[in-house]
Amino acid sequence: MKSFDKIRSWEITSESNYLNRRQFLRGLALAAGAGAAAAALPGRSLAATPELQTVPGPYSTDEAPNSWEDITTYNNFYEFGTDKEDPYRNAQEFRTRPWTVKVSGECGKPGRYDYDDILRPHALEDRVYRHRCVEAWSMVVPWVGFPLGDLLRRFEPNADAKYVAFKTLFDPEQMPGQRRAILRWPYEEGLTMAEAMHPLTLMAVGVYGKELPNQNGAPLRLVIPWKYGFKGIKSIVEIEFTQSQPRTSWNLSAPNEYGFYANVNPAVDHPRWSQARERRIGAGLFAEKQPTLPFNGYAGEVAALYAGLDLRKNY
Ligand SMILES: Nc1nc2c(c(=O)[nH]1)N[C@H]1C(S)=C(S)[C@@H](COP(=O)(O)O)O[C@H]1N2
Ligand SMILES: [Mo]
Repeated sequence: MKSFDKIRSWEITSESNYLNRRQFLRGLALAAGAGAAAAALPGRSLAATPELQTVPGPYSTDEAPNSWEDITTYNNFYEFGTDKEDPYRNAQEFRTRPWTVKVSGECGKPGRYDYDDILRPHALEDRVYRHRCVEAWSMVVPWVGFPLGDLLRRFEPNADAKYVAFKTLFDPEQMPGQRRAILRWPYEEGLTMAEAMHPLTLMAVGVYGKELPNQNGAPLRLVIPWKYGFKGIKSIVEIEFTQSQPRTSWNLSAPNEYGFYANVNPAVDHPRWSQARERRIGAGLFAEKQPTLPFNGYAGEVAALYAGLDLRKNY
């Protein structure tokens, strides 16, 4: 796992580099007038991003959402590079239309579904969720999406569907990160059916009432707010209903560090750092880390899914 070790150390150092650079840019922006830092970004501005028709959804936190700039320039999307700024730099030309999702496995309606077929019957909801990365940083994100369960039901999963597996697009021409063996491509993730059908689990198509920026996983990405961020697979092209637990990219690359469940749990440390606290992006250089909550604060909604399961062993 040579390449892996290399990546993880970058990941950690890039966080602090980013903060310092960011703080420096903010200082400049303050000195030069608002917007100086934002103007330097190649990504689409909030104003220039196409609007979506949405309705208010349940479960939103009243914590202040992170800025558009934070959410769209501080990303993990290794297909576009491993530094936090790489996805917004390298994903701008990524083609998200036409987009087809292949549905297979233990269900009555397998097939190929176009992006518009996927969205058609669903009302798009605004849902402001906490987001907790396994690297111990967090944000608050105003997603737009619809319950994953409502989508999965349309494919008529049968009694043998115990899990659902997802894959990201594999296209090294468009995704420069896939030209190197950082992970085993394509990125794969999975959920139990109970997790997938839970009303908190969101198929996200937007943020801040706008279309999802490419770097955030356009055109379709999962959001499971009680789990570490890596479960929220981006740019999904395959959904498969399975009888057995699907393999997942991070578990394949470091099984002792990243489990299948990956529920946010301040009592179970990552082998290389504590998970007890988290750094809220945008809180400022001198802000203290805040405590991490069990299930990222969603225990009331989801703890019952894991009754009887030892979450120290099944992390
Ligand atoms: N395909 C794919 N999905 C991915 C990732 C990735 O590298 N590739 N990174 C994950 C991680 S570690 C996190 S924290 C979130 C980040 O989502 P955001 O950039 O929208 O905040 O996406 C997740 N989904
Ligand atoms: Mo993450």
